[in-house]
Order: sequence, then structure tokens, then C-alpha cells
Amino acid sequence: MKPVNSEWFTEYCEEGGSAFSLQLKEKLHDETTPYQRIEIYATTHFGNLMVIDGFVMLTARDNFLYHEMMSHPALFTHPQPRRVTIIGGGDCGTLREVLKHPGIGHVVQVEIDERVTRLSEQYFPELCESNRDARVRFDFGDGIRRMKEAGAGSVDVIIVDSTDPIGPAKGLFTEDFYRDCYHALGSDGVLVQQSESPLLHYDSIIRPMHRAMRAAGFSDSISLQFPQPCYPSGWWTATLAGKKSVREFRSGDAGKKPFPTRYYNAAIHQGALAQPEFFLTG
Ligand code: AG3
Repeated sequence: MKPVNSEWFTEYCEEGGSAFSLQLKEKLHDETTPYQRIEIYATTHFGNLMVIDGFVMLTARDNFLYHEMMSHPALFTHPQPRRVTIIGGGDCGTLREVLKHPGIGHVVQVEIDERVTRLSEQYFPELCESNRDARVRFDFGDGIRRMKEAGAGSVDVIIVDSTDPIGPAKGLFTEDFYRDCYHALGSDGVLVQQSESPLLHYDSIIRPMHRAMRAAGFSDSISLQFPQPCYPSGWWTATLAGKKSVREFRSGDAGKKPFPTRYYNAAIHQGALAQPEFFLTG
């Protein structure tokens, strides 16, 4: 396709009065599916970029931060995770991290838009390198409905790797959805959800999310923070909810994890559990 030299992609963040831009080499793909518009660009410094409905989903350069923090803390919090469900996550970056854990027996990925996965296979092959793992089942469907139908205690860890709480993802940020997740989880069950920026969305999303998770029955919840340069404000969170405490984790196992990561390790996990003062005082 035609090069777009010296052109930039910009995501505007209305609630932050801010924007994030990446310099582009060329547009690789632009498609409107029944669910959303998906654009793929080659950038000058961040590798390939996926954008959905104008919002940055991931770049090749910095997605490891998000994907590692969406997976390993939850998996090292559960005492023995074997059955994992990913809601969303169509680019398969979270899936790749989950499959690094040798104890995992079965992962179901419920992504509403199959095109996200197909385009990721094409433009982010490194994220899809484990897609043929025999432990994976791809279910291109509605995660909200799947959780409503899930058997009691049938899952150990649920990972909600969604877009912002708008459009079809809105229902993933509700007490009803968390109640269905609670029912689907076993007695040591852990839920983790991407939960936006502590700077921009603490009052509007993070705090209400904790309230909804507790109201749905979870006895504990905590937001872990990490840097994510390509998302609004550059500072992001993953919120864990557990039937038991999510403040302790298998730090010994994390310390001798049998697989490579680029960001996550036991000390990063411990550090991410430290709470900024405004999380504590509300
Ligand atoms: N996660 C997207 C998180 C939300 C990004 N928000 C934004 N850019 N305004 C899904 C992609 C990673 N698997």
C-alpha cells in the first residue's frame, strides 16, 4: 500500500484532554467488520500498530508490558491454575503468555470478532506463535453470554482483555457480569480485568469496578499498576478479584518461573501490589 511518510496516527483522549501519536510508515490494513473498524499500520519506531474504532489496541514494541501484567500476576496468585478463560484478547498476546505456564491444561479464548485474530496472525505473528497449541480452543462468540452459560466452578482463572468500556465491551464492566464470573470460578478462582488509567479513570472506572466486584461476591480485589506508553496517560492497571486474597502470590514459583518474560518477575509483581495513596484514601 501507499507509504504515508511523515504522517502520524493520533488517539485523542477526550476525558484526559490529551492525545498520543505514533509516526507512520504505511497503512497496512483497514476494515470494518460487523463489530468494529480495525486499522493496522506500520510505524517508524513502535513496529506494527492495531487500532480499533480509533483506539490503540497494541503496538509490537510495548504490548509485552500489558500482556504480561494481564496474565502472570493472576496465574501466580491462583494456587494451581489449570483451566483458563480469556474474554476478548483476540490479538492472542495474553494467550501466548498464559500458555507459557506448564501447568495450564486448557484455555478457551472467547473473542467476539474473529477478524481481530485473523489480522493478528497476519500482522503480529509473534503474538500468535502458540495459537496451534493443543491446549487452546478458540470460541468466536459473546463473552458475556458464555460466562452466563458457564458451569459452576468450571474455570480457575478468567482474564478479561477487553477494549475500553464502550460499545459491546460495556457489559464486561458490570456487577452482573462479575456475578457470572464468580459462579464460573472454582473456590480459589481469580478474575483479572484490564481497568484503564489510574490518572484518568480512577473515579469513573477503577473505583466502581472494585465496588461491583465486591458486590458480586468476590472477597478481595486490588488494582496492579504498570507503565503502558501507548495507552492514554501511559499509566495503566489490571484489577484482580479473588474468592480468596489476591494480595499474596506464589512468589517462590514466580521467582523461578521456567519461561522468559520481558517485564514481569516476582519483584515487579510485589511492587505492583503496592498501592498509591489515592487508591487507599479513595
Ligand atoms: N486491550 C485494550 C485496552 C484499552 C486501550 N484503550 C485505549 N487505547 N484507549 C486490548 C488489546 C490488547 N490485547
